[in-house]
Amino acid sequence: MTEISSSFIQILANANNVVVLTGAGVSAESGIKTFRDPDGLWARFNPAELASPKGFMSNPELVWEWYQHRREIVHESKPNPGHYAIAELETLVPYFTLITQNVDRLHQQAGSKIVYELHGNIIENHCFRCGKPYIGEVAFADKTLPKCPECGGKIRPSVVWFGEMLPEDAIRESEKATNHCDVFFSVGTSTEVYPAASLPYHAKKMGAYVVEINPNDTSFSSQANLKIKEPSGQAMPEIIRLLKEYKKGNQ
Ligand code: BJW
Ligand code: ZN
Repeated sequence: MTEISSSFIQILANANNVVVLTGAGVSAESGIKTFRDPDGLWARFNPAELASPKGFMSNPELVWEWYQHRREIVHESKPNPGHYAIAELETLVPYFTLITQNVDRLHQQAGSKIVYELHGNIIENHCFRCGKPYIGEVAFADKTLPKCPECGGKIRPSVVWFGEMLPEDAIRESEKATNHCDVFFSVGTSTEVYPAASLPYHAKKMGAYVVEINPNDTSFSSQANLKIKEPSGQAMPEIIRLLKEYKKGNQ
C-alpha cells in the first residue's frame, strides 16, 4: 500500500481550492470497462469506427447498438467508494471543482453537486443533424435508431467523440478552476486524451500540488508531486479518513 504522507494531508487540509479530474479508472470498480487498459474497450473495438462522427456517418446502426449495450451496463452499475469519497471531499474543503471525462453520471449518483462533464454523457441523446436534444424514451432493447422529430436526422448519444469540440462551459470552467487551485487530483485517467489531459500539466505549471491516483503509471506520472499507486476506491476513502482525522486533531 502506498503511504499517504501526513505532509500531503496537511497540504490538503490547508488548501482553499481543490480540483479533481477523473477518468474511466474511477468507474472501473463499478464494473464499467476503461478504454486503454489491456481488457479495455479499445482493445476490442475500434475508436475511429465507434467514437467519431465519421464512424457514425458510415455505420450509424452499429454505433447506436454499441452505445445501447453500454447504456445497459451503466444503468446496472452503482457508484463505488471512490465516487462517494470524491463527493465527500467537496464538503471538506472551501472551494471544490469536479471535472470528469466519464459519461456514466456515477459521480452525480454518489452525491457530487456540480460536475463538469468534459466528454458529455451516455444517458442523453441529440440529433446528429440539427443538434436538438432528443427527449423521446429509448428502451435499451430497442436496436432501431430513432429519428429527430424536428428534422428527420439521426439521433446519437450526447457524448463527445474524437474530433468534436468539448462543451464550451465545461472546458472553460475546468480551465478556470485549474488555474486557481492549490491541490489538483488526477484520478483514474491515462492522460492520453486532449484537451482533458492538459489539465494536470497546467495545474502543475500554475504551482498546484498535483496528486495522481492510478495503479499504473501514465505519461503524467513523473510530473506528479505525489503518486498513489492504488485503485481510487481504496485511495480516495483513505484520504478522506486521514483528512477528517487531521481536522479533528487540529480544531
Ligand atoms: C484506475 C483503476 C482504478 C484502472 N482506480 N485508476 C494531439 C494533441 C492534442 C489533441 C489531439 C492530438 N491528436 C489528436 C487530438 C485530439 C483528440 C485526442 O486527444 N486524441 C488523442 C488520443 C491523441 N481529442 C479530441 O478529439 C477531443 N476534441 C478536441 O480536441 O476538439 C478540438 C479538436 C477538434 C478537431 C481536431 C483537433 C482538435 C475529443 C475527445 C473525445 C474523447 N472521447 C472518448 C469517448 C467518449 C464517449 C464514449 O464513452 O464512448 O472519451 S475517448 C475515451 O478516452 C473517453 C474517455 O473519456 C477518454 C479518456 O480516457 P480515460 O478516462 O483516461 O480512460 P483510459 O482507459 O485511457 O485510462 C484509464 C486509467 O485508469 C488507466 O490509466 C488505468 O491505469 C486507470 N485505472 N483501474 C484508478 N480502479
Ligand atoms: Zn434534428
